[in-house]
Amino acid sequence: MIVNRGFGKKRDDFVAGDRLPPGQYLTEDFPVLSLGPTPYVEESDYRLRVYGLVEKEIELNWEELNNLPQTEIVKDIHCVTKWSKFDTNWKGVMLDEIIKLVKPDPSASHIIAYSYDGYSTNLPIEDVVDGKALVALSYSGEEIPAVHGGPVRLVVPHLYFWKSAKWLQAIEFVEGDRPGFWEERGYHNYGDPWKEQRYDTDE
Ligand SMILES: Nc1nc2c(c(=O)[nH]1)N[C@H]1C(S)=C(S)[C@@H](COP(=O)(O)O)O[C@H]1N2
Ligand SMILES: [Mo]
Repeated sequence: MIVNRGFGKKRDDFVAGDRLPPGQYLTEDFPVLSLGPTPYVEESDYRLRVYGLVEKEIELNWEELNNLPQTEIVKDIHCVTKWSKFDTNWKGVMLDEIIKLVKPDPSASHIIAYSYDGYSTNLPIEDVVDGKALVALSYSGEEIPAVHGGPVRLVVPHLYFWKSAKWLQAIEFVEGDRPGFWEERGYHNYGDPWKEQRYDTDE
């Protein structure tokens, strides 16, 4: 007798296939996870400061960000609280474009992303180049809802979603690592969902 194991499964499990990292479940919703109240930043007041170990420090306003080359990505996202959402659509400026403008010093090894709500998170530079990190200006073709980090958030889909700083305010290039908000409070320093690097006790 031929048994096709696919038929007995719930549709979500079937569709998820090997796109779902270990320990994650698929959701169609878009949960909101914020430390505190949403900071409402008007596009006209928005500034992104890029500084630290760079040849040229810059500050970009909303219009200047929109005038840089735009890239659209469709990526699965994975939150450490175990939900994953497939095919999220973001458009904005790849961090590669910003790197071209500031020219980081060869000594810089990490970036620290800082947010308008006081949040911060650290990322190795190799994880934010070559199309791996987007300074997102829109979600699903619309302005990013404020609760999801609008007007501007970082999206680094290959790592757990806490690395994707909402309400992005500044990016600092630093030499050596410097844990951010959650990394100081027991989350894993790197956060690879495929290796289940949830907490600092995980390898
Ligand atoms: N500025 C800021 N960015 C943040 C957070 C936050 O509290 N403040 N929460 C992080 C966490 S833990 C997650 S899972 C995602 C949640 O993004 P969402 O609310 O759009 O789902 O944002 C991350 N970025
Ligand atoms: Mo999270």
